[in-house]
Amino acid sequence: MRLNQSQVDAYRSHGFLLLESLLNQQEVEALRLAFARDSKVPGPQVVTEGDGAEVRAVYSSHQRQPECAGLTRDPRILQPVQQLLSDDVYIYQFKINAKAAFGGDKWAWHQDYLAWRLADGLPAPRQVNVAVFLDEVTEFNGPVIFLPGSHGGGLVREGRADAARSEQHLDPDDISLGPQQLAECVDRHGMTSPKGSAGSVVFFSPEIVHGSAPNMSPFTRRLLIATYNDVTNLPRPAGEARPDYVVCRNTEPLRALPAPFSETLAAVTV
Ligand code: HL5
Ligand code: SIN
Ligand code: MN
Repeated sequence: MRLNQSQVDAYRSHGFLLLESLLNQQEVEALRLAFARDSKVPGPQVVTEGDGAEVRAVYSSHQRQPECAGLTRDPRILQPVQQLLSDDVYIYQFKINAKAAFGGDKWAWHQDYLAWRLADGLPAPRQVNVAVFLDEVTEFNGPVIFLPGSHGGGLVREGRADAARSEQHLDPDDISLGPQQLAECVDRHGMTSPKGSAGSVVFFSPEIVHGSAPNMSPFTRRLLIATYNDVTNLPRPAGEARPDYVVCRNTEPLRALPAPFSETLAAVTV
Protein backbone atom coordinates (compact mmCIF):
# COMPACT_ATOMS: atom_id res chain seq x y z
CA MET A 1 0.00 0.00 0.00
CA ARG A 2 1.32 3.41 -0.97
CA LEU A 3 0.23 6.88 0.09
CA ASN A 4 -0.72 9.21 -2.74
CA GLN A 5 1.12 12.48 -3.23
CA SER A 6 -1.51 14.60 -1.48
CA GLN A 7 -1.32 12.32 1.58
CA VAL A 8 2.47 12.60 1.65
CA ASP A 9 2.20 16.38 1.26
CA ALA A 10 -0.35 16.55 4.08
CA TYR A 11 1.97 14.57 6.41
CA ARG A 12 4.92 16.81 5.55
CA SER A 13 3.05 20.08 6.00
CA HIS A 14 0.81 19.25 9.01
CA GLY A 15 3.04 16.72 10.76
CA PHE A 16 0.32 14.07 10.87
CA LEU A 17 -2.00 12.11 8.60
CA LEU A 18 -5.25 10.29 9.50
CA LEU A 19 -6.26 7.19 7.54
CA GLU A 20 -9.78 6.23 8.56
CA SER A 21 -10.81 2.59 9.05
CA LEU A 22 -7.47 1.17 7.88
CA LEU A 23 -8.01 -1.98 9.99
CA ASN A 24 -11.27 -3.93 10.14
CA GLN A 25 -13.25 -4.72 13.31
CA GLN A 26 -11.97 -8.31 13.61
CA GLU A 27 -8.41 -7.02 13.52
CA VAL A 28 -9.21 -4.40 16.15
CA GLU A 29 -10.77 -7.10 18.34
CA ALA A 30 -7.69 -9.32 17.94
CA LEU A 31 -5.45 -6.42 19.04
CA ARG A 32 -7.73 -5.64 22.01
CA LEU A 33 -7.51 -9.25 23.16
CA ALA A 34 -3.74 -9.20 22.74
CA PHE A 35 -3.59 -6.04 24.86
CA ALA A 36 -5.82 -7.58 27.55
CA ARG A 37 -3.55 -10.64 27.71
CA ASP A 38 -0.39 -8.56 27.74
CA SER A 39 -1.65 -6.23 30.50
CA LYS A 40 -1.63 -9.26 32.81
CA VAL A 41 2.04 -10.10 32.22
CA PRO A 42 3.80 -8.74 35.32
CA GLY A 43 6.86 -6.57 34.82
CA PRO A 44 8.16 -3.01 34.52
CA GLN A 45 6.62 -2.70 31.04
CA VAL A 46 3.22 -2.20 32.71
CA VAL A 47 2.81 1.42 33.85
CA THR A 48 -0.09 2.18 36.19
CA GLU A 49 -1.96 5.41 36.85
CA GLY A 50 -1.24 7.39 40.02
CA ASP A 51 -3.74 5.33 42.01
CA GLY A 52 -1.78 2.18 41.15
CA ALA A 53 -4.96 0.29 40.17
CA GLU A 54 -5.61 1.14 36.52
CA VAL A 55 -3.18 0.41 33.68
CA ARG A 56 -1.87 3.65 32.10
CA ALA A 57 0.36 2.09 29.43
CA VAL A 58 1.93 -1.21 28.44
CA TYR A 59 5.22 -1.23 26.53
CA SER A 60 6.72 -3.69 24.02
CA SER A 61 3.69 -5.94 23.46
CA HIS A 62 5.12 -6.72 20.02
CA GLN A 63 7.83 -8.72 21.81
CA ARG A 64 5.21 -11.05 23.36
CA GLN A 65 1.99 -10.94 21.34
CA PRO A 66 2.00 -12.23 17.73
CA GLU A 67 -0.86 -9.91 16.69
CA CYS A 68 1.23 -6.91 17.74
CA ALA A 69 4.37 -8.27 16.06
CA GLY A 70 2.37 -8.86 12.89
CA LEU A 71 0.92 -5.37 12.96
CA THR A 72 4.41 -3.81 12.92
CA ARG A 73 5.07 -5.56 9.58
CA ASP A 74 1.60 -5.12 8.11
CA PRO A 75 1.98 -3.66 4.59
CA ARG A 76 -0.81 -1.12 5.23
CA ILE A 77 1.37 0.39 7.96
CA LEU A 78 4.99 -0.47 7.15
CA GLN A 79 4.88 0.59 3.49
CA PRO A 80 3.63 4.14 4.23
CA VAL A 81 6.27 4.40 6.99
CA GLN A 82 8.98 3.34 4.52
CA GLN A 83 7.67 5.89 2.06
CA LEU A 84 7.75 8.68 4.66
CA LEU A 85 11.04 7.71 6.34
CA SER A 86 13.30 5.10 4.74
CA ASP A 87 13.23 1.56 3.33
CA ASP A 88 15.18 0.35 6.34
CA VAL A 89 13.32 0.97 9.58
CA TYR A 90 12.87 -0.92 12.86
CA ILE A 91 10.66 -0.55 15.91
CA TYR A 92 12.22 1.91 18.35
CA GLN A 93 9.30 1.83 20.76
CA PHE A 94 5.91 0.11 20.96
CA LYS A 95 3.28 1.05 23.53
CA ILE A 96 -0.44 0.93 24.18
CA ASN A 97 -1.83 3.85 26.18
CA ALA A 98 -4.97 2.63 27.95
CA LYS A 99 -6.76 5.90 28.92
CA ALA A 100 -9.43 4.10 30.95
CA ALA A 101 -13.04 5.28 31.13
CA PHE A 102 -13.90 7.38 34.20
CA GLY A 103 -10.44 8.76 34.91
CA GLY A 104 -7.63 7.75 32.54
CA ASP A 105 -5.13 10.58 33.12
CA LYS A 106 -3.86 13.23 30.71
CA TRP A 107 -0.70 13.12 28.60
CA ALA A 108 0.97 16.53 28.99
CA TRP A 109 1.88 18.74 25.99
CA HIS A 110 5.21 17.60 24.56
CA GLN A 111 7.39 16.69 21.59
CA ASP A 112 8.48 13.03 21.54
CA TYR A 113 11.89 13.74 20.06
CA LEU A 114 12.93 15.77 23.11
CA ALA A 115 12.30 12.69 25.28
CA TRP A 116 14.32 10.44 22.99
CA ARG A 117 17.20 12.87 22.58
CA LEU A 118 17.50 13.39 26.32
CA ALA A 119 16.93 9.83 27.48
CA ASP A 120 18.53 7.86 24.65
CA GLY A 121 20.85 10.20 22.75
CA LEU A 122 18.83 9.67 19.58
CA PRO A 123 20.82 11.64 16.96
CA ALA A 124 18.00 12.93 14.72
CA PRO A 125 14.19 13.04 14.60
CA ARG A 126 14.14 10.33 11.91
CA GLN A 127 11.10 8.50 13.26
CA VAL A 128 7.47 8.04 12.28
CA ASN A 129 4.85 7.30 14.95
CA VAL A 130 1.87 5.18 13.99
CA ALA A 131 -1.13 5.49 16.31
CA VAL A 132 -3.82 2.82 15.89
CA PHE A 133 -7.24 3.50 17.44
CA LEU A 134 -8.30 0.42 19.43
CA ASP A 135 -11.53 2.25 20.35
CA GLU A 136 -13.58 4.84 18.55
CA VAL A 137 -11.95 8.20 19.30
CA THR A 138 -14.37 11.07 19.91
CA GLU A 139 -14.22 14.51 21.51
CA PHE A 140 -15.28 12.84 24.77
CA ASN A 141 -12.70 10.16 25.53
CA GLY A 142 -9.46 12.13 25.55
CA PRO A 143 -8.34 12.27 21.89
CA VAL A 144 -4.75 13.22 21.09
CA ILE A 145 -4.66 16.92 20.21
CA PHE A 146 -2.04 18.05 17.67
CA LEU A 147 -0.73 21.53 16.88
CA PRO A 148 -0.59 21.15 13.08
CA GLY A 149 2.68 22.32 11.57
CA SER A 150 4.43 22.55 14.95
CA HIS A 151 6.89 19.84 13.88
CA GLY A 152 8.63 22.34 11.59
CA GLY A 153 10.18 24.66 14.14
CA GLY A 154 12.62 22.44 16.07
CA LEU A 155 12.34 21.75 19.78
CA VAL A 156 10.30 24.27 21.76
CA ARG A 157 11.62 23.26 25.18
CA GLU A 158 15.09 22.12 26.29
CA GLY A 159 15.82 19.85 29.23
CA ARG A 160 13.59 17.91 31.61
CA ALA A 161 12.07 18.37 35.05
CA ASP A 162 14.19 17.41 38.08
CA ALA A 163 11.60 15.06 39.56
CA ALA A 164 10.49 12.16 37.38
CA ARG A 165 6.83 11.14 37.37
CA SER A 166 7.79 7.56 36.54
CA GLU A 167 10.91 5.39 36.85
CA GLN A 168 9.69 3.08 34.08
CA HIS A 169 9.47 5.48 31.17
CA LEU A 170 9.78 9.19 30.57
CA ASP A 171 6.32 10.61 31.16
CA PRO A 172 5.47 13.72 29.08
CA ASP A 173 4.88 15.50 32.40
CA ASP A 174 8.69 15.65 32.74
CA ILE A 175 9.23 17.44 29.42
CA SER A 176 5.99 19.38 29.05
CA LEU A 177 5.81 22.80 27.41
CA GLY A 178 5.25 25.72 29.79
CA PRO A 179 2.01 27.74 29.57
CA GLN A 180 3.67 30.60 27.67
CA GLN A 181 5.35 28.23 25.20
CA LEU A 182 2.08 26.41 24.57
CA ALA A 183 0.08 29.64 24.20
CA GLU A 184 2.54 30.96 21.59
CA CYS A 185 2.55 27.65 19.72
CA VAL A 186 -1.24 27.45 19.65
CA ASP A 187 -1.41 31.05 18.50
CA ARG A 188 0.82 30.15 15.56
CA HIS A 189 -0.49 26.69 14.68
CA GLY A 190 -3.96 26.18 16.18
CA MET A 191 -5.15 22.83 17.50
CA THR A 192 -6.85 19.81 15.98
CA SER A 193 -7.73 16.31 17.15
CA PRO A 194 -8.17 13.52 14.60
CA LYS A 195 -11.19 11.39 15.48
CA GLY A 196 -12.59 8.26 13.94
CA SER A 197 -13.76 4.70 14.28
CA ALA A 198 -11.72 1.95 15.89
CA GLY A 199 -9.22 0.73 13.31
CA SER A 200 -8.37 4.24 12.11
CA VAL A 201 -4.66 5.12 12.07
CA VAL A 202 -2.72 8.38 12.52
CA PHE A 203 0.86 8.73 11.28
CA PHE A 204 2.60 11.55 13.19
CA SER A 205 5.96 13.27 13.41
CA PRO A 206 8.25 12.86 16.46
CA GLU A 207 8.55 16.67 16.52
CA ILE A 208 4.88 17.64 16.49
CA VAL A 209 3.55 19.19 19.71
CA HIS A 210 0.76 17.00 21.10
CA GLY A 211 -1.03 16.05 24.30
CA SER A 212 -4.38 14.75 25.52
CA ALA A 213 -6.87 15.49 28.30
CA PRO A 214 -8.08 13.10 31.02
CA ASN A 215 -10.89 10.75 30.09
CA MET A 216 -13.97 11.51 32.22
CA SER A 217 -16.31 9.74 29.79
CA PRO A 218 -17.68 6.20 30.19
CA PHE A 219 -15.78 5.22 27.01
CA THR A 220 -12.28 3.77 27.19
CA ARG A 221 -9.66 5.08 24.72
CA ARG A 222 -7.00 2.46 24.05
CA LEU A 223 -4.36 3.82 21.66
CA LEU A 224 -1.55 1.68 20.24
CA ILE A 225 1.56 3.61 19.19
CA ALA A 226 4.37 2.01 17.18
CA THR A 227 7.42 4.22 16.63
CA TYR A 228 9.66 3.38 13.69
CA ASN A 229 13.23 4.67 13.52
CA ASP A 230 15.65 4.81 10.57
CA VAL A 231 18.30 2.08 11.05
CA THR A 232 21.05 4.63 10.27
CA ASN A 233 19.91 6.70 13.28
CA LEU A 234 20.64 4.41 16.24
CA PRO A 235 20.54 5.85 19.78
CA ARG A 236 23.83 6.80 21.45
CA PRO A 237 23.01 6.96 25.15
CA ALA A 238 25.36 9.08 27.25
CA GLY A 239 25.09 6.69 30.20
CA GLU A 240 23.41 3.33 30.58
CA ALA A 241 20.90 2.52 27.83
CA ARG A 242 17.26 2.33 28.87
CA PRO A 243 15.70 -1.15 29.05
CA ASP A 244 14.66 -3.08 25.95
CA TYR A 245 10.94 -2.74 26.76
CA VAL A 246 11.09 1.05 26.31
CA VAL A 247 13.89 1.35 23.69
CA CYS A 248 13.94 -1.77 21.56
CA ARG A 249 17.32 -3.39 20.84
CA ASN A 250 16.29 -5.33 17.74
CA THR A 251 17.38 -3.00 14.95
CA GLU A 252 17.04 -5.51 12.09
CA PRO A 253 15.24 -3.76 9.19
CA LEU A 254 11.59 -4.84 8.98
CA ARG A 255 10.18 -6.38 5.81
CA ALA A 256 6.48 -6.11 5.04
CA LEU A 257 4.29 -9.19 5.30
CA PRO A 258 2.76 -10.28 1.97
CA ALA A 259 -0.78 -9.58 3.29
CA PRO A 260 -2.58 -8.02 6.28
CA PHE A 261 -1.38 -9.36 9.66
CA SER A 262 -4.74 -11.03 10.27
CA GLU A 263 -4.19 -13.29 7.23
CA THR A 264 -0.56 -14.10 7.94
CA LEU A 265 -0.43 -14.64 11.71
CA ALA A 266 0.85 -18.18 11.35
CA ALA A 267 3.98 -16.79 9.64
CA VAL A 268 4.78 -14.29 12.39
CA THR A 269 7.19 -15.07 15.17
CA VAL A 270 7.67 -12.82 18.19
N1 HL5 B 1 7.21 7.60 27.26
C1 HL5 B 1 8.15 7.78 26.15
C2 HL5 B 1 9.52 7.23 26.52
O1 HL5 B 1 10.33 7.03 25.64
C3 HL5 B 1 8.29 9.27 25.78
C4 HL5 B 1 7.00 9.97 25.45
O2 HL5 B 1 5.09 9.93 23.97
C5 HL5 B 1 6.43 9.54 24.11
C6 HL5 B 1 7.23 11.45 25.44
O3 HL5 B 1 9.80 7.01 27.65
C1 SIN C 1 -1.95 9.79 24.37
O1 SIN C 1 -2.02 8.54 24.47
O2 SIN C 1 -2.96 10.49 24.43
C2 SIN C 1 -0.62 10.47 24.18
C3 SIN C 1 0.21 9.75 23.18
C4 SIN C 1 1.63 10.25 23.05
O3 SIN C 1 2.05 11.16 23.71
O4 SIN C 1 2.37 9.74 22.23
MN1 MN D 1 4.07 11.53 22.60
